Amino acid sequence: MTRVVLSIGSNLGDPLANLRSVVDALGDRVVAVSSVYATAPWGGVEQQDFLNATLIAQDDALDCRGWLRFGQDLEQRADRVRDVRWGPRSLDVDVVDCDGTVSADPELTLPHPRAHERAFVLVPWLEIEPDAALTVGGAPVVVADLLRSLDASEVAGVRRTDLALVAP
Ligand code: PH2
Ligand code: MG
Ligand code: MG
Repeated sequence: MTRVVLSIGSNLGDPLANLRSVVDALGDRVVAVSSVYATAPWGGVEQQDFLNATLIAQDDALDCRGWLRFGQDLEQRADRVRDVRWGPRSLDVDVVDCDGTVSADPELTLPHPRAHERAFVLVPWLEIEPDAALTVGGAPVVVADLLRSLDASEVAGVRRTDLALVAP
């Protein structure tokens, strides 16, 4: 059994529908779903704001690579085109953490190598798991502390919306 933390994002097409497609595909494997956040683009490419959310899911049958393929399959179904690094996309599904696995495999580096510096990942994650921790530089760091070490402007760019991925 694996428990994963997934970060999902979209700023092309119908971003809310694209994010919902992930929750729908997970079905009863969903453990927790954050609010939807409108977020300033990270990474220096000028583009539209994103919608982002963080999910926790669990599946008896999927290993970490299985989760990677799960995300890639959904990205393809959302007509994701790979072009500009950190540029606009219809759907991005990133495995942030998979059972605490630490791996330098270039195909699936775990935990996600940039999650600790992205407020659009950490803010929604903290919402659904207040005592979450992430391995950074080989040591576990609580997500709340990671967030405190980010620039206030980064955190201010992550705004909770009233949009929902699941019916209340
Ligand atoms: N994804 C990117 C690049 N920049 N910025 C925000 N706010 N949210 C994203 O999901 C995002 C981004 C490409 O993976
Ligand atoms: Mg990404
Ligand atoms: Mg990705």
